Amino acid sequence: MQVDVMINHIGQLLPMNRKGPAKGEAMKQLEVRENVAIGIKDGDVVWIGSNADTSELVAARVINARGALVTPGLVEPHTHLVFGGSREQELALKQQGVEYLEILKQGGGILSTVRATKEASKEALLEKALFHLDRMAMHGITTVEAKSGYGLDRETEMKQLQVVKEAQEKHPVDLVSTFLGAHAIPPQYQDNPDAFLDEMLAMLDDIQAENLAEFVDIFTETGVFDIEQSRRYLRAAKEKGFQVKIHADEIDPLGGTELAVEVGAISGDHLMVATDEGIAKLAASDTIGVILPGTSFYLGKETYARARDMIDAGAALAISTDFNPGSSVTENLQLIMSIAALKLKMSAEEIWHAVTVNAAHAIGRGEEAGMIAVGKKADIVIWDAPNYLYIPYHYGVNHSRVVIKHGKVIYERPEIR
Ligand code: IZC
Ligand code: ZN
Repeated sequence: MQVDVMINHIGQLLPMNRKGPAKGEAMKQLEVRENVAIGIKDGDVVWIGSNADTSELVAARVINARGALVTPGLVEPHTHLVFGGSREQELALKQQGVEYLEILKQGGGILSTVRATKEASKEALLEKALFHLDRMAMHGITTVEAKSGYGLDRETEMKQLQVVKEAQEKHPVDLVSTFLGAHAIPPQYQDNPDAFLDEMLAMLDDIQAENLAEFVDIFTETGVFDIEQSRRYLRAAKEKGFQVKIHADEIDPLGGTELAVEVGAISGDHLMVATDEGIAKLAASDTIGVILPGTSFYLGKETYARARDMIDAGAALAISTDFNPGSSVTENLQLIMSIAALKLKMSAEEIWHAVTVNAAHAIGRGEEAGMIAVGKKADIVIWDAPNYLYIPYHYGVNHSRVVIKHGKVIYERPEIR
């Protein structure tokens, strides 16, 4: 068989090829294939077999995996990719003990990024988004969800969504767009958040007509949007034909996890302070819990999401960086895999499900991303690691050696010596 690329001498391959998300116990069951090779043609995987049988492949390019780990490209299911400016001066406030929600209340935090995003040109936002995407791709991520939410007005929200669309034309990584117009209450609407939500809802027809977002998300939190407002907003979005997501129970336990299940959200994100009742409902539902432990870490919280209880109850979990300029400033999902191991006590088997197949299902890409299978897109990472246990274990650095997106090598670790 003629192929464009053959990857041979794969020590461990994680195909992650399954129907539907892995829930509860199923997150522990990892298929590991040893001593295999992969053939890629026209961007897709066309052959997976024993490394001893590669004589049937005629390859234009051979990449030797040198006995290392090979996995699907990572799927990043929750980022605030497009924004102007940065918030490094808030780090000193955090060190003085000023809380995240207090900074927001004083007009900083999200609102300071909103001001910087309004000021930035579309070209500048695009350039910056592409830079962050490059960095994600270097770290082995081949599919990325991207939220708006730093405009809080029609013009700037549209500008952000258009940047995602243009970034998709310029960057090989697959993007999935989410409208998060309901991310904070702009100052002029402080006394009338419902009118603001109506203004955001009024954008949905145009967003749909221009195909600018698949998902609608809301920040359900103290001082932002309450449960009643969130319910009304998400129901209205669903009626328009959008699937919905929720920033739920991130800081205060308002019942966002329960609401995610009630409205049939594709994912409930954060769930840091979800209650027993929320966890039980999540486990019994099709909603995927997207856990963002980098946020607990970065905000200096003692509390982490109860991932163990969630998995033990039967929930399907994904994990994510939450990449954003305020509460989790990193593109490195591998670092988050380590934090998930150390702070959420997730096993390596669970973590690999959480960054591949389950993450793909959390953003509606379960049929095409997060797996290595014949007939599917070749989104593949060759790691500088002997086995799958190694990535969460060796923390804070980039382990990817070769990143392949749709059959093309998009990153190769440089050799310094
Ligand atoms: O810019 O602070 N939590 N939204 C909700 C964020 C964090 C992003 C930010
Ligand atoms: Zn977020």
